[in-house]
Amino acid sequence: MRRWFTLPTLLFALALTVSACSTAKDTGFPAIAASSSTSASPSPSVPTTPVTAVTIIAKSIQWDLKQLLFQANKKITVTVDNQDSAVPHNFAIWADPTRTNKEIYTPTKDVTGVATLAYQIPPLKAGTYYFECDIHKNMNGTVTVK
Ligand SMILES: [Cu+2]
Repeated sequence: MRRWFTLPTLLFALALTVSACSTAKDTGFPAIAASSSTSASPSPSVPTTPVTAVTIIAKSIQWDLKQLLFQANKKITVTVDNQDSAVPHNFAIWADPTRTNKEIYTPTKDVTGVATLAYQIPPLKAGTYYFECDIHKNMNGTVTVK
């Protein structure tokens, strides 16, 4: 008898799967960050009713208000509540942020904290103006008169 061996040839197919590069490259993308600064932090209140008197707080060399809304052709009282100890502030109104035009309202004196001072603003014509502390130019905002 003759044995017939069937030797199953086991082919070890060495599949060199170069699947290691399966990690998607995200680096080419522009960062569409979902967490882009939601600037709704302490959103300064936007006035809707023109007033003849307002109190604005100066704290840490910043105003608490960036927008003021005054009644036109009326005397306005702006009370500066200066909470910065030993720091002088004042309240000035200019025609526009360039400050190259005439100063609409020039403060006659400063208020050194901690203290308050009421500035009497003569009647203003309707329009848009710019206010600032003349000592700290970064303390500024918009005055709308109507
Ligand atoms: Cu100031």
